[in-house]
Amino acid sequence: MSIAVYPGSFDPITYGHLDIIRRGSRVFDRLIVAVLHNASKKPLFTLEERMELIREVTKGMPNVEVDSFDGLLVDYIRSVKADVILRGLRAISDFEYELQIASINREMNKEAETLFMMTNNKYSFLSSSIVKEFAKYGADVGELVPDVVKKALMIKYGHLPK
Ligand code: COD
Repeated sequence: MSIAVYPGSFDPITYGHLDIIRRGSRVFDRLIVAVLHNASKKPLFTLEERMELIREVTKGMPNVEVDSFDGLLVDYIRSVKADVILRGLRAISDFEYELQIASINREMNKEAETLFMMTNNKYSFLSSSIVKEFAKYGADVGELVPDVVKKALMIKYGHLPK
């Protein structure tokens, strides 16, 4: 059985992430979306909120699971006996950073093979940070994130009541 881990901050999940999850779920028997719980970073959404949003939008994908991890990704990979780390690539600018992480992860855990999926062209400009920047000013981000995420953003930024 092939097990892949798709790690990230997912603060919050966007259609770009979701596209990689959907495509990844067709390639691997099990796909674990692993959300980094990093107390030193200040995410907009709590770990539980980020996980719940991912659960909501992946409801129809039976081989997709949502989990969280703390510490090193290579240790987490080992703990869930995953074969592959799945990452998305948007542009050349992603490549340098991704190459560095994939190389160090492989150095630290020889079993940790990183596979990349090219972004869907329509989402190549999309990141959680850009979505947050627009949502903060009340812009309609409905083309960038699923409805449930859009609503959560509007509530967070005070454009909708809790
Ligand atoms: N289209 C396609 N892919 C996309 C898009 C898009 N529009 N947007 C994002 N993605 C991809 C990203 O390229 C990435 O592969 C994934 O989705 C998640 O993205 P983010 O931004 O939510 O998450 P990152 O990249 O900040 O996650 C970084 C990790 C949490 C994986 C990393 O920091 C980590 O492993 N930390 C644990 C500590 C560790 O092991 N450190 C050593 C290595 S740095």
